[in-house]
Amino acid sequence: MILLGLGSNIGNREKNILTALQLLSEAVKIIKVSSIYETEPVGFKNQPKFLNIVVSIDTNLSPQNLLKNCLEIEASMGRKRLIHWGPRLIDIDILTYNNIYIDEENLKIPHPFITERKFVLVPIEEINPQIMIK
Ligand code: PH2
Ligand code: MG
Ligand code: MG
Repeated sequence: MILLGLGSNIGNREKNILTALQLLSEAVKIIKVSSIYETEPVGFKNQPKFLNIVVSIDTNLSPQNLLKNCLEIEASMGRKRLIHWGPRLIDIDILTYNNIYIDEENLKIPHPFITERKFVLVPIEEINPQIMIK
């Protein structure tokens, strides 16, 4: 199972999430989409609340090419990287990629903070209660 986490806390957050989903669907097969959750910012606290969702997808893209696609969508939507863990128009993270373990400079799968972050654990639980992480 390939899971992506999406988050937005700038501008029209719902529209940003839906636009990202639409753009993702042009490159990968979207299988399940969680509800949209409004969540308190984690890490850098002094920023607006997020909307977060998790989607399960299917794709032939390798993890690196999937990452590239996610970053291109973020850039095409106008995301600027200013503060680490700071406000973002759209963030698309690869959370899991089947049972693959990757520890590369630019890509770590499973996502390193997956077990600590309620804003991904709750939607993961919604779309796939059986999943085992770690
Ligand atoms: N993303 C972060 C940092 N903090 N907090 C919430 N609630 N949702 C996020 O998606 C999020 C965050 C870094 O990517
Ligand atoms: Mg993130
Ligand atoms: Mg990211």
